Amino acid sequence: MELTVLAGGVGAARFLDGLVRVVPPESVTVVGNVADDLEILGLHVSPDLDTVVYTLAGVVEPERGWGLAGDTAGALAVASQLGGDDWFHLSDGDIGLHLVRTERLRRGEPLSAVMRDVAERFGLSIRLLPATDDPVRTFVTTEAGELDFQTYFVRRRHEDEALAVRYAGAEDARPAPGVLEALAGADAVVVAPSNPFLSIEPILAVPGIRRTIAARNGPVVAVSPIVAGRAIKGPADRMLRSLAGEASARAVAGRYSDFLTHMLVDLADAEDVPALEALGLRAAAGPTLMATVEGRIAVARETLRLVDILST
Ligand code: FO1
Repeated sequence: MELTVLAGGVGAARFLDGLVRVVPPESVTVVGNVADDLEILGLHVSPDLDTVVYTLAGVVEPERGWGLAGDTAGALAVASQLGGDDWFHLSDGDIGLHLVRTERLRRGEPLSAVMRDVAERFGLSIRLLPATDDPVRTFVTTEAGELDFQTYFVRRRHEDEALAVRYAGAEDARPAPGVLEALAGADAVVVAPSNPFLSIEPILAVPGIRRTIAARNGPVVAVSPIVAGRAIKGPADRMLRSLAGEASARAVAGRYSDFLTHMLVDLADAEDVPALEALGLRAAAGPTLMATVEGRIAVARETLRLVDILST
C-alpha cells in the first residue's frame, strides 16, 4: 500500500504525524510545497519541508508548529544588532540546517537530494519530495501592492486582504524526480488540511502535477482545513472568502473539482456532506482537529477509512 500526500505548512505536518502512526512510514511519500521558500541573511530556508521534518522527528516547537523546540537565537540577535534582517525568526539550530542546505544548493545539488539526506539524518522513514527542484515563489496581491509570500505572511502577519495569488516561475518548473510516479502510482493521494492558495495550489501549478492527479483512477481525498467557517491557523478562511466567495469545505472542494473524489470535513460541518455528495464526491464528517497526537491519529484513520484503505 502506497500513499502520496500533498503537504504545505503546519496543518499538513500534524496530519502526517498522525498518518505515520497508522500506516508504515515507508509507505508514505510527501510532495511538499516549496513556493514559500526564501533567501534571508544569505540562507536558503524551506519552511514547509523543514516543518514536516521537525514535526515527524519530534523536535518541532509544539505550540507554533514550526522551528526547533527549546532552541536559542543568539545568531539572530547578533544579526539584528548589526542591522541585518531580523523579522523572520531563525533559531541557532535551525540555522545549522539552512547553512548545510544553502551550501549544497550553491554547489549545484538539487533541493530534492539535499532534503532526502536531511530527512534521513533526522531519522525519518517517509519519502519527502519537494514538488520541484526549480524556483517557484508565491506572491500575494494586496492593497499595499504585490508582496512576496513571507512579507505577506510573516512580516505583515497576513493582515492584508489577498486580492490575487501568483506562483512566479511555476510555468517553467519541472516536477522533482519521483513526484509524478508517486502521484500516479499511489493507492490514494491525500490533500492534507492545508491552505489551498498558499500550500496546495503552488504544488499543483508545477506543470504535469495537476494533470497526473486528474488522470488517476484511484481515490484523491482532501481533508478540509476549514472548521465551521474558520481556519485553525493562518489566513485560509479570509483568503477563501476574498478569492473563492466563502470559507467552507465546499469552497475548498471547488478548488480541486477536476481531481477530487473524496472529502473529510469536520464534525462541525456535517451539514456540508450532502452538498459535497451532490457534487459527486464521497464525503464524511469526522474529527479534523489535530492539537494532540490522539487527534492526529483519529484524523488519519478517518481519512483512510473514507477511501477504504482502513476498515476499522
Ligand atoms: N512563521 C512566523 O509566523 N514567523 C516567523 O518568524 C517564522 C520563521 C520561520 C523560520 C523557519 C521555518 O521553518 C518556519 C518559520 N515560520 C515562521 C513559519 C513559516 O513562515 C510558515 O508557517 C510557512 O511558510 C507557511 O506554511
